Amino acid sequence: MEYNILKTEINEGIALVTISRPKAMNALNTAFFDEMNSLLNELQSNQEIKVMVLTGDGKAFVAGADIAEMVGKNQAEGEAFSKYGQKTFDRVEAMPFPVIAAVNGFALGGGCELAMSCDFRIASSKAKFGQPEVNLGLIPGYAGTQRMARLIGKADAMYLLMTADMIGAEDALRLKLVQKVFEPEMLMEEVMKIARNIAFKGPQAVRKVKEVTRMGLNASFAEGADMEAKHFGTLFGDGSEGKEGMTAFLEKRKPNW
Ligand code: CO8
Repeated sequence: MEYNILKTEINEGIALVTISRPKAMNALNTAFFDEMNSLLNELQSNQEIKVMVLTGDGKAFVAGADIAEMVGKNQAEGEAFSKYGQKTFDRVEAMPFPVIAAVNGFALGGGCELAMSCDFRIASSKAKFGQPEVNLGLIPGYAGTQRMARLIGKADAMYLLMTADMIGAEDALRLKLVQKVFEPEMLMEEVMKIARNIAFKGPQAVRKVKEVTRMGLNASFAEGADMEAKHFGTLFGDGSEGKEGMTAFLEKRKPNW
């Protein structure tokens, strides 16, 4: 597929994906979702990928779904557009490797929902977050109601969803909507440091941390703990990553994954 909106650079196992339609503040249209699904197909089966970083070009991470495209839709088309976005963001969330949102600017509506589907969020001090849909007589359509309440708790989510307030990075940090904040000029350097740090860890272990944590959130504590034990066990086989990691520690050398 030809990519016009997504720019991807892969270096040392880190896929840096930049959403680039800056004239429309990177607003999410059908072309974006088509490209994103195609890119996720490619990256998902690439065993070399250890971490994916998602960011935006220009003033925005993503300023929401494309209002110009949405306005012409009827009820059935609106629902279908919502479902397509939800499925795409579910796929972002379910990638087998960590996905980090590097939030460089506005993350509004569908942009905030996209950031929330990543494993965690690192923000520029200039980033702004919000779910402004009620200003448009809409509600979030890419599972923002569901992810936000789970991420930051019901009352703070209700406040943001009902008031449509736009909040800055420090407030987002206080609400634990983002995990770290850096000055704009340092954002990508710091995010890439975090990505490289993760990329040096046991690659299977990192993938399993993600898988078990995610699966456990949709299961009972006991079922989650059971899954953890099973996956823990797989890291102990002959020639396994866990054996190499523990042996390297005892031999005071770097592991050879
Ligand atoms: N969609 C389409 N175009 C957009 C969007 C958007 N979401 N956001 C900005 N743009 C365009 C503007 O129209 C403008 O275009 P032009 O230059 O042709 O007039 C250009 O980007 C630059 O924008 P501004 O001139 O407004 O720039 P400012 O710096 O003054 O303001 C803001 C930046 C604050 C980001 C402002 O553009 C804004 O408020 N944007 C809309 C934010 C918004 O309401 N987002 C939520 C959209 S709804 C949504 O995301 C629902 C998700 C679920 C959908 C479910 C499917 C049915």
